[in-house]
Amino acid sequence: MSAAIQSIDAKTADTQQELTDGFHLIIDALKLNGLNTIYGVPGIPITDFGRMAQAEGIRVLSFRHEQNAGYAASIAGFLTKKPGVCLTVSAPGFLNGLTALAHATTNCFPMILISGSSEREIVDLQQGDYEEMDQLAIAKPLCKAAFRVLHAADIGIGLARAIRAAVSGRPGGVYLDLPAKLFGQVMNAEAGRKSLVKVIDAAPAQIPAPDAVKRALDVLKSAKKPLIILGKGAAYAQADDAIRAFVEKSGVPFLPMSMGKGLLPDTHPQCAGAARSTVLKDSDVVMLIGARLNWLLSHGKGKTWGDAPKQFIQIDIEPKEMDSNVEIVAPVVGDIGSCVSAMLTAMGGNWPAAPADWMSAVAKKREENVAKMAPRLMNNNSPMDYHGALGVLRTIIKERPDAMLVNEGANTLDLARGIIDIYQPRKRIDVGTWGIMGIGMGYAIAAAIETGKPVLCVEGDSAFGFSGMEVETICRYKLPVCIVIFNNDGIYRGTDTNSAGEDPAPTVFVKGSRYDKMIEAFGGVGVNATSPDELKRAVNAAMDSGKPTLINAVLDPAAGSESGRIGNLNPQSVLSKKK
Ligand SMILES: Cc1ncc(C[n+]2csc(CCOP(=O)(O)OP(=O)(O)O)c2C)c(N)n1
Ligand SMILES: [Mg+2]
Repeated sequence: MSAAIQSIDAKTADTQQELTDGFHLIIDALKLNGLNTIYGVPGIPITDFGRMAQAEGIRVLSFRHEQNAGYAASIAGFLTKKPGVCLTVSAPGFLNGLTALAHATTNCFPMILISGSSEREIVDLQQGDYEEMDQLAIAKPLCKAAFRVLHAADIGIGLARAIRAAVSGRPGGVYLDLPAKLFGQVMNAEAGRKSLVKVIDAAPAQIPAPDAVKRALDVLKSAKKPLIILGKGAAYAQADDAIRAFVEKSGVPFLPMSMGKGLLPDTHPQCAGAARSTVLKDSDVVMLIGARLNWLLSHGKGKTWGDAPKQFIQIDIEPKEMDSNVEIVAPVVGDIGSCVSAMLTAMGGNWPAAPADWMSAVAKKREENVAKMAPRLMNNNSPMDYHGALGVLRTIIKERPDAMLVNEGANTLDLARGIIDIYQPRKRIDVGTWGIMGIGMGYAIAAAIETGKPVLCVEGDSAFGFSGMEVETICRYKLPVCIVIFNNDGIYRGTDTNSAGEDPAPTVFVKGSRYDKMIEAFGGVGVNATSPDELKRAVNAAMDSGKPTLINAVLDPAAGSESGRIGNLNPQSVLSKKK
């Protein structure tokens, strides 16, 4: 029973009526649906709401900037399959949270951005209210669904719609607009209680058609050089056992996308991560499981994919995803868990082994590449290069496979993705579909809160700057987060110069910055590490102690390359080339 229900201190018993209000109905509706954590920033009109939610047992995590709270909510959605909730104030707070809502939608993470808003009558007449903005209209194109609740009696239905929209089908971001007046609206407590909705089966299974399953398996069976690509949709599905069983039964090499890593360990004999360019070029049948043929897979065509003719099989919950970039010869539409289970069953007991010459060609390439890399990962150079520093972190994750790994940057991202092996599903979380900077601290906080595991954050010095103030939040909530900043004095590298004046070049930062001092201001542990050995000691100490720690890893400013691995996406100026 909600503590929300209040008694009016009426003089006589027959005029006494139990009441509730908007504040408490929202809290009760969230709790009824198992949404027990809110990530946000307080202010008008939601300050008291946050206090009351905390008093009622909801975990309310208060951030320093809404974008970080929003990223936290988005990744909470990915990790739990329940919508992550972000709470913001009107207009500017809402806009700060909106980037994360759009990010959630693009990445197919379920999230609800709940924002307080100003008075409709004034906003609609554009009379200049405090933080006036037509938030619903602005949110709409950037999310999967957007709703506004005007009456307390509709709070239950409003939240139910938001939850369903966020998690059913392809998950995404949902906006829920709650005008200030709604919070204080009073109604009869019993009627309020009845108005709440517990969402039943919020993300119903979507069973694939048996014909589609058969077609896909026929194509896979016909392949001479098959490949399976596991995307983050496969990780989201939490169908880990079925996916592993299917991949192993097929015997086919698999390539994990960044956040699909760990569904099967990167050290699995079928893993083709270290032979990526070979398998993309040479394969003849490619089965995509929860992975889209977007820019991250070069749209399924062009140089990356070589000249060998390819047939694509695609498993996805969203029918519109099929044929988005190239022809899909065997579309399988349904939720990943149902689709993979259906395929496992349909494969029967005597599925043929994968072609031996293909398997040995892939294994050979993988071993060559791993051997080439090995000595570079063992260097103890000071200042460090990426390989020396990442070699250490790779070993640490091998020894602590259930730790969460957060990763952003350019070189810091691209190289860490390839070098640090992941052993369990949903352990690696990173910049996602857009390749955005700024997810770091929000993801780290949500990862610690949602999983209870230690978190290792591997951050470029630029990437860290986008959310750096949240180290205070990490210290305030005493979260077991160890942040390692790959400090190469800038964006991509720290060596650029300005050929025309005094100002520093646009890509460089203050040389020799000591990011470790930042966390000391809030009572955390700061370490300046100048060699792989020092880095190793510091990270192990942080992971053992669980104390908020920030390690400034001093990298050679010349170590990185422009845009990491995606420099080819930069437009080129014919004029500057002529010079
Ligand atoms: C929101 C956002 N703004 C800007 C960028 C452009 N960008 C891509 S990587 C990057 C930073 C790379 O530098 P750093 O994090 O220090 O990594 P390094 O390559 O130096 O290891 C930036 C600013 C982006 N991806 N996202
Ligand atoms: Mg850098």
